[in-house]
Amino acid sequence: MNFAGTQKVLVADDDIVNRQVLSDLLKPEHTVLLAKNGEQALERAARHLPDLILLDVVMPDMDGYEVLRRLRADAQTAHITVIFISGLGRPEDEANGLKMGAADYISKPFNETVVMARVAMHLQMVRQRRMLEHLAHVDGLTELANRRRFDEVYEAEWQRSRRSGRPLSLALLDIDAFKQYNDHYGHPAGDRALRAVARTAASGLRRPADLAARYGGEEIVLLLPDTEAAQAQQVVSCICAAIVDLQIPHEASGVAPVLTVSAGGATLNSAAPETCSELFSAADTLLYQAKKSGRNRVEW
Ligand code: GH3
Ligand code: MG
Ligand code: MG
Ligand code: MG
Repeated sequence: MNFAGTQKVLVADDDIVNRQVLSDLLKPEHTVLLAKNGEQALERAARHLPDLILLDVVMPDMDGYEVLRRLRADAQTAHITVIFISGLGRPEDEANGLKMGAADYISKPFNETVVMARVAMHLQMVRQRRMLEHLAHVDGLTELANRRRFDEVYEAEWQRSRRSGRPLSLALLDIDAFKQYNDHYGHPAGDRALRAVARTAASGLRRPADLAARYGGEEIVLLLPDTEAAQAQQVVSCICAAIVDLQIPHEASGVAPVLTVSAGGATLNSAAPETCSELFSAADTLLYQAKKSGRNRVEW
C-alpha cells in the first residue's frame, strides 16, 4: 500500500480571486479541484473524495456550514477533513466552525505562508490516519481484511440484511493439510502459498460489497451481501477451483497432488438462524463436514 502519492485538495469559494490564489498556492504540490458554490462543492467531494476541503463560509445559495453538514451526513464523505476559510473572523465564528466539526479555521484576509503550513499539517494527519486505518484493518501477510475488520463489516451487513430482508451469504475456506505443507516445504513456502490462496480468493469475488478476510491461520472468510445461496455457492466453488488451478504442488497432502481447500457456507434468509454467530457456526459446521467427507469440496 502506497501512502506517499499526491493528495487532492478541493477549494470551494464563490470568489474567483480567492479560488485562483489558493489554487496557485497549492498546485505545485497537490492536485487541486475547484468549486464555485456549495452545490458544486458537494458534487466534487462525492465524485473525487478529496483528502482535504478548503471551504468558504459565506457563499450565496448554500453556505459553508450547510455544505459541511451535508458532507457529514453522507457516509462516503463524512470523514473528509474540512478547513473553513472565512471573512467571518470573530472568535465566536471560529469557535462555531470548529464546533461544527471543521478541523481548522482560517480567517480572511489569509496569510499565504500560514495557509500552506496548515494545509500541509492537516494533509500529513490525513496520511497518518490512513496508515493507521490500514494497519488496523489489513492483515500484514495476506493483505486481506483482518479479523477485526471482518467483525465490523459482518455486524453491519448482518444488521442491514435483517432490516432489508435481503439474503447474506458467508463461507469459511480452510486449506487442506496445511500443516503437512509446512512440514514438507517449510514455513516460508507455506506463507507464499497462503498469500497466493488469499489473492485468488479476493480476485474471485464479483461485487464491490463482497469481502474476503483472513479469519485466522489458514482460514479465510468470505462475506457476500445480497447474495442467495445458489449464487454464493457458485462463487465459492469457482474460487476453490481457481485455487486448485494454481497448481501449487503438495506431495504430502493425501488429498490431491496440489494444494486444495475445503469450504463450508451458509446463507441468511428470513427462515435462517437468528444471530450472526449462528450463521457463522452453520458455515463452520459445514466446513467440518467438508473436511470429514474427504476435503477439496464445498458444503452448503
Ligand atoms: P485440515 O485439512 O484438517 O485443515 O488440516 P490442516 O493441517 O490444514 O489443519 P490444522 O488446523 O491442523 O493446521 C493448520 C496449519 O496451518 C497449522 C499452521 O502451522 C498453519 N498455519 C497457520 N497460519 C499460518 C501462516 O501464517 N503461515 C504458515 N506458513 N502456516 C500457517
Ligand atoms: Mg464567500
Ligand atoms: Mg485450519
Ligand atoms: Mg487446514
